[in-house]
Amino acid sequence: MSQFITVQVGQCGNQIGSAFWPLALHEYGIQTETSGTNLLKIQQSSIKNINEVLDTFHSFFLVPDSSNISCLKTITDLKKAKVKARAILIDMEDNVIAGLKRSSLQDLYEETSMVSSYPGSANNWAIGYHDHGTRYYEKLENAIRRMVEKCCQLHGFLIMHSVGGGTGSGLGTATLKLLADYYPRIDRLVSCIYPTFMQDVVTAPYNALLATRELLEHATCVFPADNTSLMEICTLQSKKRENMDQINYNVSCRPFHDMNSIVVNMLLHLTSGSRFPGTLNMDMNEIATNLVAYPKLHYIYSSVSPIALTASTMQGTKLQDELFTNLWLRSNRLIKIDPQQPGSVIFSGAHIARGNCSVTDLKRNIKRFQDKVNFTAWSKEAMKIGLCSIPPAGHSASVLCLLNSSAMSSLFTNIVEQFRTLYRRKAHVHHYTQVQGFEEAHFFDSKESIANLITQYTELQRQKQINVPRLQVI
Ligand SMILES: Nc1nc2c(ncn2[C@@H]2O[C@H](COP(=O)(O)OP(=O)(O)OP(=O)(O)O)[C@@H](O)[C@H]2O)c(=O)[nH]1
Ligand SMILES: [Mg+2]
Repeated sequence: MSQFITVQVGQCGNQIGSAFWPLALHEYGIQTETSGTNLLKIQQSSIKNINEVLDTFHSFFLVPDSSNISCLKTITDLKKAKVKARAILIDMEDNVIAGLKRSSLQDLYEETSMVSSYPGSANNWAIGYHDHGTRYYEKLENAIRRMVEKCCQLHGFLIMHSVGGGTGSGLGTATLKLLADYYPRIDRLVSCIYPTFMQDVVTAPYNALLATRELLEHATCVFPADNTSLMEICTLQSKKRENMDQINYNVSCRPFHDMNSIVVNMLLHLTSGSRFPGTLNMDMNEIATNLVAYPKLHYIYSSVSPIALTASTMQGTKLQDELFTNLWLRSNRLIKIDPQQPGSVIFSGAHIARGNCSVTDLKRNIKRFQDKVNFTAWSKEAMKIGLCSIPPAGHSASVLCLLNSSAMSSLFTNIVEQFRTLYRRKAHVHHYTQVQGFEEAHFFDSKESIANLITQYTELQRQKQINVPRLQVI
């Protein structure tokens, strides 16, 4: 059984974290007030008896006396049993973390695992990385070490942050480097949020460029999502729900809440094979080996199905296929790239199903997928599969598709273009160059590093397809 430590950095990272913990508890049948929104109230945990999965509770949670786990039903029980989240909370503004300290889950977080300050990194990667990265290095190292020492089978760090602001992008990537230096053998799995095309932070193109370069250097795998896609998914879901007359739901009321829940569900799905039983479980330690064909090509596309409530009615073979068909639609992608676009190729992929799905269902549908997308000559017939028997709360089945695709180069091209637009007139550059430790050359180096990656994608895409049959993995 693997254990994970979440490392939540900046406003976005901590807001994703605050959506993560209630949903993680919810998977184990533990109700929380924060998960008691209309949407979640009607979702039932598929685990009727926590004893079924007793051991796996330790993956995300620290329990001083394990014999208590089977009695956990509510937040009060968690408090009595002194259950703590394996979480590190970092922000250079104190309002989000202060909010978590006042929330109903306040006792879940260890005081010694919180590193916060005032007044933030001013939407400036250089302040986050160099200024705060240096000043808080020891504090961060201590907080992380203390948490690591409480793990007996630490598999990975789940880093959550955005790349648009200063703290998540700058201090987030400085923390990532710290993890790589101190714990090189522990996976660093990053969930990062890219901003919308309509930037809500003017300096986001600089921050995204500088952070991306660090993510390429130090992450094991990056699972990017972008706010444009997340927002579109939420809008579509809200329309569907209004049509179904289920809930008077207004996406504009709480946009980040729902966008973050989509990311959290993806992360819970991703780690499900390491936490729950299954006939063909895909452990997290298999992800990097199977999906990362070349060291820096570790940005992984993800899509999930179902997105929301629709699966509760999906059962039987035909609907099982529908679940997969939806999985490959634009509307279910967490990032705006298209692995099915002409010319792009897939280097590696995985389909992980949870709940009511058989190996035959998976194989039949993967064959459908393989027939409609392009692979390289060496990846055509290989697709990693995982089957976890416990579905997410409220659903009978769900599927996650992970692809390492050359289409990801469009994200990098966009990052470089956005950077060039702002940098052409050297706008806002002085804010960065006046930070001790930052040099203007850092912009060029980062741009070069990303440009090289784009070239690598293009070259792999150009490689002629030769139809050499290979043994199937399964
Ligand atoms: N999906 C999502 N995006 C968010 C959330 N909060 C902020 N963002 C986006 O993240 C970017 C800004 O990053 P923040 O996380 O607010 O900034 P920070 O890391 O706290 O850095 P500073 O405030 O500059 O110190 C913008 O593109 C926001 O739209 C959130 O909860 N969810
Ligand atoms: Mg902030």
